[in-house]
Amino acid sequence: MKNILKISAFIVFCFLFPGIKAEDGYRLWLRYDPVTDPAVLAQYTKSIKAWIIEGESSTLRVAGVELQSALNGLLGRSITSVKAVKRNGTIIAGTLAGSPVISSLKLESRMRGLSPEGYIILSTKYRNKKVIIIAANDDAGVLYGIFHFFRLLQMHKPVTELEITSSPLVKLRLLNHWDNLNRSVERGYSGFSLWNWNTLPDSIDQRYTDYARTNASIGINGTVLTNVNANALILTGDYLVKVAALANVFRPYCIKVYLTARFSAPVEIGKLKTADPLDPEVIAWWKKKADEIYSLIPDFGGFLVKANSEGQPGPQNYNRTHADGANMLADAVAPHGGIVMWRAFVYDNNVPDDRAKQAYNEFVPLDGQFRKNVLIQVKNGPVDFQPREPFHPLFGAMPATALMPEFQITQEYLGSSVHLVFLAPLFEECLKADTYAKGKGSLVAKVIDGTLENHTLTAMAGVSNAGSVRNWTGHSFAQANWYAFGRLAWDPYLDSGQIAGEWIRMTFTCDDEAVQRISKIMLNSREITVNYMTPIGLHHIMYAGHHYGPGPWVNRGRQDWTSVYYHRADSIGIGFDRTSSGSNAVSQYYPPVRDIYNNIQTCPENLLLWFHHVPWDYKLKSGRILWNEICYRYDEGVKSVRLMQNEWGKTSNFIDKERFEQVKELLVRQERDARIWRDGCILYFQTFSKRPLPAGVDKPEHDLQYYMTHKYTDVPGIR
Ligand code: GCW
Repeated sequence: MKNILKISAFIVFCFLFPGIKAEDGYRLWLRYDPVTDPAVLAQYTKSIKAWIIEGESSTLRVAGVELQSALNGLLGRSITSVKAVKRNGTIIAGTLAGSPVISSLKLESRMRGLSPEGYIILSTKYRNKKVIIIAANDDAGVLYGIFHFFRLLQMHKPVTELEITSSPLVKLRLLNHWDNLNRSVERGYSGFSLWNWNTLPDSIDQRYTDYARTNASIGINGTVLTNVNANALILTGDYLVKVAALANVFRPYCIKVYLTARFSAPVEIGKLKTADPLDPEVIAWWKKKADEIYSLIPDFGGFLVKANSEGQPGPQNYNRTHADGANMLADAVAPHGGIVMWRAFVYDNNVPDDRAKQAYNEFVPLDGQFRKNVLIQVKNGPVDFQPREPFHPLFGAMPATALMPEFQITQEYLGSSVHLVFLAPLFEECLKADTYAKGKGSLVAKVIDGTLENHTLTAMAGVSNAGSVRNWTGHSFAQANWYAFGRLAWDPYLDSGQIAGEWIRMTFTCDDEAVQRISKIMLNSREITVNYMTPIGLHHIMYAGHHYGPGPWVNRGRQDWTSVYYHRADSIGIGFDRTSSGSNAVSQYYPPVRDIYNNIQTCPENLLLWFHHVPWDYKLKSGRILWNEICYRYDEGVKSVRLMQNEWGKTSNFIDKERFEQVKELLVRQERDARIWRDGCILYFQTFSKRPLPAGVDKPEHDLQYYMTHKYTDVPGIR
């Protein structure tokens, strides 16, 4: 009886909401479900009748497969591929060189400005027929143009008067997977690694193709398959054939594979006595290794290296510099067109006076010493992917070196796959920060796209959040962070609001009211999280080990891994004094940024405790004293999660049941764990401030001891 009731309820539901189908999230933002708005559908039906892709290549072939399935899906009927333009409404895609139709249209002047991988989408006429042209100088551009066109359709945008030009502003747009060979994923919260090393190379999971399609749809053109805490085994012949099998799947989608290189590999798998980068045998070993890799994977991208950081081996083990190490590897891959991405996330074995200064101190003196095919990969902030950090002072400080940013898409410090946190505003905040390296307007984005210092080798990396769970990222909204990274890597000047709007329309619904509601949730979510985790510039106060919950009391182990090192709370106040009278980290920024940060009056309040040790009774702009403001922000953070729950509740008519319920349930857990952050941190800091909770702030449910010993049992990634 119960089942019959359930089934009838489902039938009624489908009848009421015919467009809303069961959805497990696997298709991400490439859903291609029929357009349900009758007016939009009528317009598309009129404007799109047939398609041609002119030219022959594996990329154009997969573009055709995608075009066919997207058009059939979105328009709800079969749109056939044709050999010649015979009717209005034909889509013609191809390159200037490979498509007779496109080359006959005299588009050269329009296309001259396109960089490689760029495209135009144009409504025009060909032999008196109305056509839509998707044209590029290379096959990759055709593929990206086609995906752009789908984005328009998925967003229900008009496709009649198209005149779109787009080129990527960053050359290499890469995901970094922190995936281990046993399929565990460091800081991964979405199941196991996508790469099944046991069954490769013979078994090719459909996921590999869908991963490549998805990345191509947002312009990602490279993937580092392995963890930066590297295992040398990946460089052995047995594994390289597996890597080659993945490269073969990704190639048509214009995605190159890269690997992490363990610096001690010549010793570990090469049986040499040393990995000294200046040793002739070591140099020869890496050259031979590179030759072997390129014989299997001719378009191999190159190496990513974490050296002399958190116990990883590196050139400093042999009294050599980062430049010596990077250049040796760069010389090995250079004859094949490969590159080396050398990470600046370093710290040595001695605890520094301020860890935030370390990368700058080690790398700035090396500016100008790196080979042309080396990029220095710099985290967005100077400490470690915190909910809020100032931009990394290395941006703008190494003019003779190609720098690339590393963002973290996986939410190591932002609630793993449990909390709804849209990261585009965090990425955007860094990209749009003004370094003043060459005066006003020297944005981080300009360092990255090469325009500030005329660099042609440019790149951007994001630490992936994709794994083996059915919907790839765990939280449905975590998909948006993957999407946002790709879009910003294509164009670092994009606005978070635009990105959110695109993603919501493609992923959930085109209903304007629902889009606005969801957009509001997304755009506020990062600030909300900062409030209940690390307000006013607090940082690195998370639980040791898993980094999910609060741990401001963590005081054991290596000092610069503890929380007390960073918050420095005492009876007078709280915060890390990085001013000229403290650690002087401010001096690593150009004026006037350094002066603004140095002065407690001008330092942005959202970074106040990053740069200053501030008395508990210091008055903030709100009129509240610091202690009250801290409590208020924590409390507001929690209350805002409740507002998010409320808003989400109002979208139920527009979202399929599966994803609606999943998000709803996760928001319950987010609110619960936000309270743990709030109460744990307030109670702990109160032991220093010795002040009462201000009026209006909810009282903690338990005592401090409870929070200090709290164990999480339902959070991915915590064992
Ligand atoms: O944030 C820290 C993480 C480590 C990570 C390291 C890094 C891959 O906690 O898990 O190691 O950063 O970026 O190298």
